[in-house]
Amino acid sequence: MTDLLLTHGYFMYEDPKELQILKPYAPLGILYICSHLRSMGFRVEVFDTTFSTMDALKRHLQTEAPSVLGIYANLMTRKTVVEILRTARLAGWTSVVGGPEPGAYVREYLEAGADVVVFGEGEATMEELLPALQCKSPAALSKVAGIAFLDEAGHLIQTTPRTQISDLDALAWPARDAVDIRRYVETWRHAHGTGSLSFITARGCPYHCRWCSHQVFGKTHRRRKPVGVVDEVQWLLETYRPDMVWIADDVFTIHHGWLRAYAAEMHKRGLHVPFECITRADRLNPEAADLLAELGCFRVWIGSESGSQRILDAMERGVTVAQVQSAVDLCKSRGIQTGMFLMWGYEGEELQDIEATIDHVKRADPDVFFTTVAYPIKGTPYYQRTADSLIQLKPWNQSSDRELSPRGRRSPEFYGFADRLLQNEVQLARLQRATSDGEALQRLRQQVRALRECLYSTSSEVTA
Ligand code: B12
Repeated sequence: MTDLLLTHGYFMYEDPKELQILKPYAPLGILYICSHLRSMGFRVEVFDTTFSTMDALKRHLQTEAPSVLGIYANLMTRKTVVEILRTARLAGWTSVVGGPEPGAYVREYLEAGADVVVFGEGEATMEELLPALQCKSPAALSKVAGIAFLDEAGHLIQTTPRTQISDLDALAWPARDAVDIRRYVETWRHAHGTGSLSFITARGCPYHCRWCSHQVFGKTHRRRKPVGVVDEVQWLLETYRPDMVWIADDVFTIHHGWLRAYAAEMHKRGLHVPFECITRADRLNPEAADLLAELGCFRVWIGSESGSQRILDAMERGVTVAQVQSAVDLCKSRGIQTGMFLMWGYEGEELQDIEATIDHVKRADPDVFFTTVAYPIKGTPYYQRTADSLIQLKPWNQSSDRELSPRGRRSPEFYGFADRLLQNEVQLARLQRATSDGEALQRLRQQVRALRECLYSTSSEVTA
């Protein structure tokens, strides 16, 4: 019998898109909660859905003695989490939901079957909540900071906010033994030739980008001590022998002094592992780029969003187009690959902004780039601003914030043309640099012309 069973709604094998990507990482949030509670004497297990099926989880919930079920939810897993909640309730479990989404949709999750919604970091809250749940009384729950629940009359009760964990070094490392980490590493290795796993060195991002969710960590930024991180890295390398790692921080390069100390400690212990991470362009300078290269960084992801300064400013991104160009150059000159994340369709974006983005990517010429059509995540300033004009085509429990679209937005077809034009323009620019082969260039130029015509001709079709 467990005190708590933790799970999440990500079923890689039941998601055709994820099966094409095959780059799974263990859910660190619930593994942190698991290790913390275990260290406090609670009996905690994890049902890792990544390699399992919804049917297997349902069977588990229906056949095991019910206790408390804790579920991680983000905007992509809403639908499966709602289904898990329904099964859990019928099977007699008490359900608690946490993670980046439930705090923004408290009533919806409670009405979908959750008994409690936890805001923010779950470690200390769950430590107090598990005993309070034993009492089965709203009075006991009311004393637990950082949660919401419905009282007997169906009124929403939200307790006082919980203060954030000030000393991340006091936390136990994620309970990786609660899941099959070797299978994660092997899945990567089998599909991509390199086995990977992830860890974090900090929590929270202090920047203000209007579309980004700060639901869990607010705008704080708390770092672990470099020595403690290196201890974990050393243990990970010795225990799981990955070929690379992913440092899953929001912005790994925020603090250059920290980076220096981390690199020195890795060097002192003779540790070196290829890795990828995310940065902001303004947090990369020659010294930081040197440190990344020295540490084994082979790819840096740069949140670039748009090539139009007007749009970057509207997003309150706090970065200039020129900084992104120079960050890409800094990485390239050190042999580090670059990946750019781009966003179409942010408020106010016009054709000239799209052209500026295409020009930006052509000039920067990153190794990889991904585009998304902007969507407002509940709880963000972007959502607040667009809330009155949002179109939701499907019911809440069958959709996600990714499907929310502000009225006046151009059509999916338009953004499809923008994507193809971007890809073709970048390819053309590369070909122009590499060859003088007239025919291939000619063909690509024609394609680019045709795509630009399609883009411009669909630009006036907007959602009503
Ligand atoms: C790593 C990461 C990924 C990775 C892998 C995820 C993984 N399995 O590790 C990849 C690249 C695959 C990814 C993809 C996406 N991601 Co992502 N990702 C992250 C990132 C940077 C770190 C996650 C992490 O490890 N955090 C560290 C742990 C300690 O924090 P935590 O998970 O939040 O857990 C704490 C609390 O939430 C709480 N908690 C968590 N679970 C539970 C459960 C219970 C019961 C309780 C009580 C509490 C609780 O306690 C935990 C410990 O304190 C976060 C941002 C961030 N800094 O968290 C975004 C983030 C989670 N991602 C986000 C998004 C939007 C996406 C994508 C949709 C992006 C896209 N456009 O495709 C996809 C969706 C993927 C999917 N199918 O689910 C958003 C989610 C927003 C939302 N409201 O849901 C975030 C918050 C980024 C952001 N700021 O906007 N992501």
